[in-house]
Amino acid sequence: MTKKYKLIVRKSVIAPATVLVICFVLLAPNIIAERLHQTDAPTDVPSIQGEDDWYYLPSYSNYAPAGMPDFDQKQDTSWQSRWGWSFCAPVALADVLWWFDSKHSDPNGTPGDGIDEYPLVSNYNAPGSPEPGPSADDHAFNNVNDDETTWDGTAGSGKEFIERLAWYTNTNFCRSLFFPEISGTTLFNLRRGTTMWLRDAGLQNQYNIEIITKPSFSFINERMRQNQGVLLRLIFSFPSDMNFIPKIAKLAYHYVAVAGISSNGFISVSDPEWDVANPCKDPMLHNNASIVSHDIYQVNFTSPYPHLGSWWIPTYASHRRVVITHAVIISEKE
Ligand SMILES: [Ca+2]
Ligand SMILES: [Ca+2]
Ligand SMILES: [Ca+2]
Ligand SMILES: [Ca+2]
Repeated sequence: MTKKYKLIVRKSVIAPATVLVICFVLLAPNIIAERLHQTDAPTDVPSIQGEDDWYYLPSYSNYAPAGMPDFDQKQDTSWQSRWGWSFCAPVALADVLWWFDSKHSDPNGTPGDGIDEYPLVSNYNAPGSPEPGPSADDHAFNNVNDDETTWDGTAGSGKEFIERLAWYTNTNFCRSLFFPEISGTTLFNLRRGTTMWLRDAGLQNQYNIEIITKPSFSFINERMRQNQGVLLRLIFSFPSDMNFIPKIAKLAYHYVAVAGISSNGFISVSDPEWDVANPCKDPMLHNNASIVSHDIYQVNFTSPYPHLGSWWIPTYASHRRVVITHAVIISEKE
């Protein structure tokens, strides 16, 4: 694995928890909607014996020099709902779409060159000075997000990449008349928004989108090694003695993009909320895709909620444990 510009430290460290929950969503309406578009996957528990063979998605020296980007969901207070930071789905989706756009762009391109060869990510003419410049560009850092625009959930507000994705994926139910108190992004809306995005980019015939219920670890391992874009949906699991946690928090879920995987039972993620391996105080720095924190966790196959997911991460951030309930997989058609 050669990653010339990689600025990450790959080791697990438990981060202090200062923010309670990322994406609060009441589950009932989601379950109804999500069942419309789900595919069951094998739930076999893989053998995790053998050598530690890590596999990371390739890096692209033009715009994804560290492999999977690690954009941040805490860039603008307008991205919060009343329940907290809630942009994990569009941000994790932005990681994957940016990675594919980099793959299909000029390998010698640079952020700010003003050239856009592939329409998965376009130049949205952010109002601030091009960063890094000299030209406004699809891969300029402030084309990911510019702090001169904010987001109010309408189509015209917040005009850069992540804010546009949030509107497409109906984050916080911004395009719905119902559920105004609900924040986050359902699987149904994530899939529908991604489909709309691909269609509007004219790429609907180039990509597949799958939602896998209870994906096995070996299934994710296999798909990663086929260079597919994988988002995981994690549901939080709190120990039974932590009764001080409000019940609503126990219904929260979160999305991450997978950066790498080890057959020996480890996973490396671009987490929109946390930067464990490479702590970063300024969330906007990660709009430079060469700066990432690929957080590594050991997984466990004795799930506390086997009806929801067959594998889980017992040491996810501080006081948190997460069960992997779904995968959203974006892949190129043959
Ligand atoms: Ca460009
Ligand atoms: Ca592009
Ligand atoms: Ca903005
Ligand atoms: Ca992160």
